[in-house]
Amino acid sequence: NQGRICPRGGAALDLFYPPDRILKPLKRMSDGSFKEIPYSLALDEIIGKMSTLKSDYGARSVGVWKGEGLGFYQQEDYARRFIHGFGSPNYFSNDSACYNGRYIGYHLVCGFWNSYPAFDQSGLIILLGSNPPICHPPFMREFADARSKGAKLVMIDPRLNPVACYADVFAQPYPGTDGALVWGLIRYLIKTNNYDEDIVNNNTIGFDKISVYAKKFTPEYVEKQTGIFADVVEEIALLIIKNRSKTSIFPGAGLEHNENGVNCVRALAILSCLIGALGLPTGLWRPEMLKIRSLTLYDELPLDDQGPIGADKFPVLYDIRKECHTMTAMDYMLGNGAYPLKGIILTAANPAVSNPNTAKVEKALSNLDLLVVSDFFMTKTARLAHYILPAATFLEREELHFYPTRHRVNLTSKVARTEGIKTEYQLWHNLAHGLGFGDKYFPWKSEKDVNKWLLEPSGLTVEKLRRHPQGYAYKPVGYQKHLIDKLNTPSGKLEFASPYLKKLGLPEIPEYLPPYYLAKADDNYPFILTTGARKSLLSHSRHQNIPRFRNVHPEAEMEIHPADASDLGIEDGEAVKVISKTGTLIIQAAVKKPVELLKGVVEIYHGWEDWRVNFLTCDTVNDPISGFPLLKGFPVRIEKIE
Ligand SMILES: Nc1nc2c(c(=O)[nH]1)N[C@H]1C(S)=C(S)[C@@H](COP(=O)(O)OP(=O)(O)OC[C@H]3O[C@@H](n4cnc5c(=O)[nH]c(N)nc54)[C@H](O)[C@@H]3O)O[C@H]1N2
Ligand SMILES: Nc1nc2c(c(=O)[nH]1)N[C@H]1C(S)=C(S)[C@@H](COP(=O)(O)OP(=O)(O)OC[C@H]3O[C@@H](n4cnc5c(=O)[nH]c(N)nc54)[C@H](O)[C@@H]3O)O[C@H]1N2
Ligand SMILES: [Mo]
Repeated sequence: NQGRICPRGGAALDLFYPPDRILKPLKRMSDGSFKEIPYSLALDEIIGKMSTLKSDYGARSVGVWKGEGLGFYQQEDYARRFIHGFGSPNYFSNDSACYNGRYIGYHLVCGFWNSYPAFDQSGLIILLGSNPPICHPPFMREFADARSKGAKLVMIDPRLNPVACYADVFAQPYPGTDGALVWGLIRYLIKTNNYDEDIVNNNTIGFDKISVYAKKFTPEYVEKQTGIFADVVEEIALLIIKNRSKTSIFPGAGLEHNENGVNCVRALAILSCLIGALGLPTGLWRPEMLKIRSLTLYDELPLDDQGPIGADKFPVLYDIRKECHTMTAMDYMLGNGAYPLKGIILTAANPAVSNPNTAKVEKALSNLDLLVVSDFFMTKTARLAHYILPAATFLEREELHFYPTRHRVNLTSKVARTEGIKTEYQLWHNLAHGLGFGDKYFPWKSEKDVNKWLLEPSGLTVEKLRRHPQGYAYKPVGYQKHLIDKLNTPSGKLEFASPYLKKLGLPEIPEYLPPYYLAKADDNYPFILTTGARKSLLSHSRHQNIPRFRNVHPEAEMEIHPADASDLGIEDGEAVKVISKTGTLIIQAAVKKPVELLKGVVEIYHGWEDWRVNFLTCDTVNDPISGFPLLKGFPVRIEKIE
């Protein structure tokens, strides 16, 4: 981090020492209370129950669920390995609503996504639906570097954030309409002949189709769809034309949490290709992974014939990311799937807060024959578990972290230990051995042995990485001349139109569709709810039990435009009732200044344990490509409480 750490990173010890940390396994009793039991007994009972479920309903009746608390790569891959070793294809995670929507969008066009351009070298930075000062503090230093060299910054967000305050252009679209803006920019580039003809002629398919489709996105049409003035659309187009391949574009979760989010991201990828921002660190380039072994078993034991949950409904999500769909899993848990889902081993997730349609999630999780939760705290999800296993923090494990977009790897050290608490690796290792597939799939005695095995083909060693605690750069990030010669797309070319999607009955070109709240307009729900704009000291549902953090974010609030508040007769701080077709939430209003939020739009953070906004969101309005739920731009009604 070059000497800096974000406030949540700085709070690592608050997670390690809090008085409410769970230190012993807990078992739920018939009266709903939890009783401490010895680790070996908990493990035996869980193994017994899993074996019974496997023989009664088949291995696929059990799944694992990994949350954002564990991050990606190694800890995720243990969970994937474990469940395939058990014989079930059902791996679930928070990534049914995170990152995959954007990854898939770029992958469909280019066959890769580097996800983090070198902003410090950009001439123009365009951010859509992202909140970097809060969510990605390291971006900020790069923005500052770029700006000191004269770079321009464009921010597209219905809501003001600290970056928008110093952006050269800050445009506030109606939620879910970014696609129209992106198509407007594509049209402008094509119409004015400001695109890379060499790339288009030699390396793309579908240019003719997008050229025809783009025609209707005149600045005036874009203004009508997005609310962004026609001259602002033109101003952004001119900035792009001036900077061409030095343009860096970053889409945030604000785009993928829409029901047509993947297509919006595909259109953005096309835009980058048109301006030739390919193979450059500032644009789209293909990260090279370090050559290491894989912990997952998708080659050896793919289990595709076992009906991975959601793979039929959202084949692209499964095909590209090997991700089963959590929202569909709820139907399976409730007995409405193709086969029963009876058991879940869940680690580092809190779906009773984070997944859409909370009432249904709680009902589904409560319907399981076996729910095991590995966490530090008694979360809303843990309360529904049959067994809670105390989890080790990241300070208590040794793991590899990969930063492919910087060609870096590092090995974090185990620097702490808590008596009786097992690491994530020990959890999967012990379960696998109890279930009879440990020798085959979890033969390593320690994490260190795993890491040695993983690193072997790379030529790097555990010892070498220990000497580079700041991370080891295995390859410089530079210009990739031959990037577009052999792309990992079905045609090997940049796919502006996708025959693969067409074959699946999905839109061949990334068409723009008006958002759900307009397409299904209902006078009973006149406000547009966006959710999940992050708080600096909270990570989703985490950290609310840490008093010094709670002091900064004491209570949930619904941000509202002053004109809307005054129409409703609502004062700042007053409790209001928010109603959607899915549910109801009572929450206090925070009346913002006019520029801080679009009129007609309200925003609620998604991580509050005591004010769960996902009681309002819906699990069945999904992006047809990624399966992502509509978490931004959901219709609601707001009532004053008399
Ligand atoms: N402090 C903190 N940092 C975090 C996290 C955290 O919980 N706390 N979570 C991490 C995780 S897992 C993720 S995925 C990232 C997410 O980080 P980002 O991708 O940066 O996304 P959000 O914070 O969700 O910001 C979403 C922004 O999109 C805007 N928005 C909503 N709807 C639309 C729309 O239709 N169009 C446009 N253009 N904008 C829209 C919202 O107003 C908001 O400002 O943050 C990571 N960083
Ligand atoms: N409405 C709405 N819903 C959203 C979003 C939104 O914007 N709007 N954002 C979505 C996004 S992008 C994401 S990523 C998801 C996040 O969804 P989740 O991953 O379900 O949410 P968290 O609250 O981060 O839950 C992490 C849990 O892991 C625990 N934990 C932390 N570290 C560890 C560890 O090392 N080991 C173990 N075993 N446990 C640990 C924490 O105590 C916490 O209970 O939420 C999604 N939900
Ligand atoms: Mo996320």
